[in-house]
Amino acid sequence: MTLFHPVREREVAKAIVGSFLRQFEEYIVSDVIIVGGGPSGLVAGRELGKAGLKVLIIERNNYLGGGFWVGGYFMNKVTLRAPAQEIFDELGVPYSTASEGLYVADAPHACSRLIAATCDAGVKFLSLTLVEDLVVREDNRVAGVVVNWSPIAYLPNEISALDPIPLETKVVIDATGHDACVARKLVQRGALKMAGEGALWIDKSEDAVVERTGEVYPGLIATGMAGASVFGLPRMGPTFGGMLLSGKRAAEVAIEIVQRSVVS
Ligand code: 48F
Repeated sequence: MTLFHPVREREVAKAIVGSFLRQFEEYIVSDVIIVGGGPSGLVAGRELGKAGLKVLIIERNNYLGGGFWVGGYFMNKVTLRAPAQEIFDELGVPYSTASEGLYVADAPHACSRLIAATCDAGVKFLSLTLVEDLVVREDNRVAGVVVNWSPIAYLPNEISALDPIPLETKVVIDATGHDACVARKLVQRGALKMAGEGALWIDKSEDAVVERTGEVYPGLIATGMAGASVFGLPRMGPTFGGMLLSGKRAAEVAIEIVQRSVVS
């Protein structure tokens, strides 16, 4: 008698390969693709999943959470300003009051609860996958992303000549953080202007990023620090309320675009 049920190695391999490939094939076409699994991308994904949309988050690292795992410097505490603590209340993240309207929580607790809530909303993920370009149709509308295996980007050219594959969607959300990697592809082609993020100014930054979150090119929304980089907004450093509420706003805009695409 053994504790665990007997299994052949081939069954374990088949379970992983079969399950992954079925899902991958299903998500070759989705309603919304979110590039980047940091705080803004995760919140956007959760909201869109709750609204019943088919959502794929693509993350180049093998872990989700982006800058949300660590607050600032090497210290794993995150801060939020009112009213963003409402999202912690929704997620069940414990926090304490640091000063009036400023809250502090354990980053691993906040990040893991957000990841779990995004999974609960039905969002699917591709890990270790780099979005290296966009699909843009003749009517100048973003219609998908082009992906490759992340490590390929770090190999010398002679061994990295590996073609990527395209995935189709109605809306792409750039949630890639400070580098705004997705919007940058349009900048490189002269189709979009990017101001580059401004110097740190916490008090101005968070309202600004939420207010400016929106469609920056037909079919492309920029959220979180990617939005700040597109519009030249001040960076906010180790406080995350602006990221969370920007993700919520990005989801609202994405829902409007998806609804428009259904009508047209
Ligand atoms: O950097 P990140 O956490 O972006 P965010 O949601 O939040 C920013 C804050 O963490 C913090 C801040 C404000 O409080 O200043 O920095 O705007 O998460 C971005 C995620 O995108 C992934 C990257 O690995 C990270 O997890 N990413 C970036 N480029 C690509 C990508 C790409 N080309 N393809 C796939 N994933």
